[in-house]
Amino acid sequence: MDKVLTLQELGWDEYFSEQRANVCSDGQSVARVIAVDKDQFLLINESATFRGRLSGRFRHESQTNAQLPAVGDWVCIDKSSQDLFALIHHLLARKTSLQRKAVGSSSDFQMIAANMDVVFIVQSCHYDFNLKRLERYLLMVREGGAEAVIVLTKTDLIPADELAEKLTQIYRLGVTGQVQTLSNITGEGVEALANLLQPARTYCFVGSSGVGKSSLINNLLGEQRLETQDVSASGEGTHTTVRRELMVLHNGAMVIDNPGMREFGVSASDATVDSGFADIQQLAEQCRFRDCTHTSEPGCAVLAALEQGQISPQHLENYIKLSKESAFNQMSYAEKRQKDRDFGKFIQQMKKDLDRDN
Ligand SMILES: Nc1nc2c(ncn2[C@@H]2O[C@H](COP(=O)(O)OP(=O)(O)OP(=O)(O)O)[C@@H](O)[C@H]2O)c(=O)[nH]1
Ligand SMILES: [Mg+2]
Ligand SMILES: [Zn+2]
Repeated sequence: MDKVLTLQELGWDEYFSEQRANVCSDGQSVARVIAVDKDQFLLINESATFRGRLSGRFRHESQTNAQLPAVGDWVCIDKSSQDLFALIHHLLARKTSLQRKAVGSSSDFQMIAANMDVVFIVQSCHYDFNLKRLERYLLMVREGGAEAVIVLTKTDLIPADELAEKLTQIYRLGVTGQVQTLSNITGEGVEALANLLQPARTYCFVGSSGVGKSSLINNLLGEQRLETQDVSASGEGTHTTVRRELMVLHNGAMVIDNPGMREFGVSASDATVDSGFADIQQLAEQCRFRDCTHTSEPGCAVLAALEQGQISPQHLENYIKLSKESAFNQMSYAEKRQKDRDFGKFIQQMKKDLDRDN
């Protein structure tokens, strides 16, 4: 980034300035993380872009991935002009975050990015179009507190009526937010998307590999800065972007590109799951039983609506699946603790029994 920006232009606001005195020590300044390369961080502040490393203490005190700085985070640093690296001492509390359950791990979460105002959920209206995945993404974004906007790319590859049908399917999910359709090839819809971007606000792009996230950001940047998949490569699914980076557009909006995501879990709270399914939630209030699972209970208003064709079977199935998955992910840690406690009690009881026997 060649132009020098103020902290405010970089997204700094009251939310952060209010906690600064409590989090940062005297003499420390603040910077925003714009990229993470293993244990090196690329940082930006009101005077420069520079590299940083975690202080030993910070490293030792962070127990989970989520406690480490991610792209978009604000951190307290220590840097004198002659230092090659700034030392990162503290992490300011996040306004929003985007995290996914690490694949293959039961309870660790990977922090994708932090402090973005809007997350663009990008799907291609061609091969990648998938309503279930869309619902998962919506849930993930909502859980982290950012606003979600759906983007359908590659409109040049399908006829207009097919696109209209896909939009109908999306709205049938109960999506109330915005859906932007576009083509990176013809440019149709790109300007409309660019018009959504405001200075000093942060926008993150997520979606499967090959859907055109980097192509879109290049269009927004007005230059081919990011590497995109070879045109000759067939279809979608091979990863081109391997690095996550925050960039500033000419108009002052900040964008974060992401490598394509293949698989992720959700850990949303019940409230979040329900808010993505407002229609089902409303029906559920009329179910005979408060704890109705909407699978086989008598007097279930949701099943009645299903029979009458008011909601689609896929939508309900997805709701039930996500509720279960989410409950499981949320509970697994608490359950483990409970198990440990039960085991402790068991040992104690055994000791008592032994004492009595002796
Ligand atoms: N026809 C068509 N092709 C597109 C469009 N947008 C992107 N592409 C092509 O799709 C391929 C993948 O685009 P990328 O921008 O690299 O996709 P990505 O989402 O960044 O992929 P990862 O970095 O792997 O996550 C490239 O060959 C692009 O030229 C579009 O709107 N229409
Ligand atoms: Mg890319
Ligand atoms: Zn019910």
